[in-house]
Amino acid sequence: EPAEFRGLPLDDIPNLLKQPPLLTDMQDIRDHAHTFLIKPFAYDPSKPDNEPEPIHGASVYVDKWDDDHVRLPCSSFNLTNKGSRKWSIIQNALIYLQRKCAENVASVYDIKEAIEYCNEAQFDIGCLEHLLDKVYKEDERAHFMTKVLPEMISFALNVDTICTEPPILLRIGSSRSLTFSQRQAASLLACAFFCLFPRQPHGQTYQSINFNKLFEHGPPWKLEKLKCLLHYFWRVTHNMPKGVLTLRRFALPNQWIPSWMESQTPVCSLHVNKNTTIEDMPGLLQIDFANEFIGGGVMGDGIVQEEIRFTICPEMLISLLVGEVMQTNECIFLFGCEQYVSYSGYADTFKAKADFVDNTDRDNWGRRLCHVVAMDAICFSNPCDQYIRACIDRELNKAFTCFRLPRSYEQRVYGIATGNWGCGAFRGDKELKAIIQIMAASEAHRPLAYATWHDQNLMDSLWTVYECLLRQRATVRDIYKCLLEYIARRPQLSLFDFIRTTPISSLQIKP
Ligand code: AR6
Repeated sequence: EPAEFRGLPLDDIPNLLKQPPLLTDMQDIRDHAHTFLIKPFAYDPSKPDNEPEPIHGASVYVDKWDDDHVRLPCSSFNLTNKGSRKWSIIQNALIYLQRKCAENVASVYDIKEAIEYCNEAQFDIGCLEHLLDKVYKEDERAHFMTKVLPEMISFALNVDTICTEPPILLRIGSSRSLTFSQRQAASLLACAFFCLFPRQPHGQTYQSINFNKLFEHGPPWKLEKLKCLLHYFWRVTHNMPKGVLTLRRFALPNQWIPSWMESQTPVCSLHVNKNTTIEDMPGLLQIDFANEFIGGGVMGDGIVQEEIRFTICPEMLISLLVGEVMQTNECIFLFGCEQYVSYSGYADTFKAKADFVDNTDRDNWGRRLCHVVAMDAICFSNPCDQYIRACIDRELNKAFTCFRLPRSYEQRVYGIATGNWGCGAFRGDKELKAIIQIMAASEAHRPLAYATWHDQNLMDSLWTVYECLLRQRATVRDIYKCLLEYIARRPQLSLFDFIRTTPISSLQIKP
């Protein structure tokens, strides 16, 4: 029996769930860069049905239409080309559809018509049509059309009373957080389903959250993605989750960038496994192998790690709406998102599997203790490009930006769950990226759990290299020198073999 893991057992890695963060009440937060769409709320596990209220009383909608806020469909500034209010058109179309649903006579064409009417444009919804008419059994279809869809319409129509103000945008260069309820997320996602979001300010630097591309004819796995998303709507219309979510953008200031050439930090502790996925390592900081445009191809054809994660945890999609394209020194954290469905396969074999009930504990703001960070690697069209110092520095700094613990967590360090970051769609070298991530985790003083994704060789060779570094009491600086010497010499060896066969004391590189 080959071993399932090497190094520190997963259970011995400090974990959020065993040592939940102590958070001050929302009231006490003096951080002006934190925007709440809900009133101060303290989660009481003995009253799990208590729900946070929207920030303004539910009958007040504070309209905003500027460069710093999401443009909501219900805004009075949302106008048609001819200058009339779009929201009344939307209301008419959706109320009409809702009535048809109630009378049990709505078809997928009525959905198409409503979406087209709201947008004054033609839409291809071949994939949705196929799912509802050909894949769903008759009772599933009927349930969706008569129970789920009318509720989704209500969520969309009530976006003004559920959200009560437009979410703030997490813009380039800002370190800022947005906290909102799962109900608010559901309402925004219902608007996205009906493709109601108008063009946002700075359209070039954001992705669209509207579902239109997902509805188009396409490869079979798109159907599976739609299944997952409709399942999410089934869940939240059936039984609305009562918790809280936070999206946090972080921009690492220049003066905090580590000087890798000088760092005397010792190597962090390590767990390497081959059959555990990142999402199955709860209580650690889980890495999303992201696109600089958060979510990547989730609203289109994409279906690798990031898209799968966002599909099974659809609340993460809100980040597309507020998260501007990430820069080298930036990342976006997603706190509290729930998983609603399980899956099998990967990429073109991806399949929606079954309902998934996420019982992860909540923190005292009511957020599930699920911490994910979007970490975008460089996409190498030519993999040779990665062995240059500028690229290595960029990846080290990006990983450090994501791994670095905020001050308030210093007393409760918890581990990082990662794997072959940047080494699938983005064509990076697994050995180089593993070393880079070990260096960044070490510099952040956090243990690392590494999933090799069913790769026995990588598990063994990573462990061997790591032991070799430990034996030599290597510091981050030593490893950095090793990398520089490797790219300078370009030996006919893999990076791991080079590290194993080159004693640190023999390195020639000078700062
Ligand atoms: N857990 C652990 N390891 C995994 C998992 C998982 N759940 N899923 C995949 N892997 P990839 P990238 C391993 O290609 O190269 C998206 O479109 C597996 O070995 O998703 O950084 C984004 O939006 C896989 O080959 O990440 C970006 O545009 C490897 O991780 C782009 O892809 C890399 O997964 C990012 O590409």
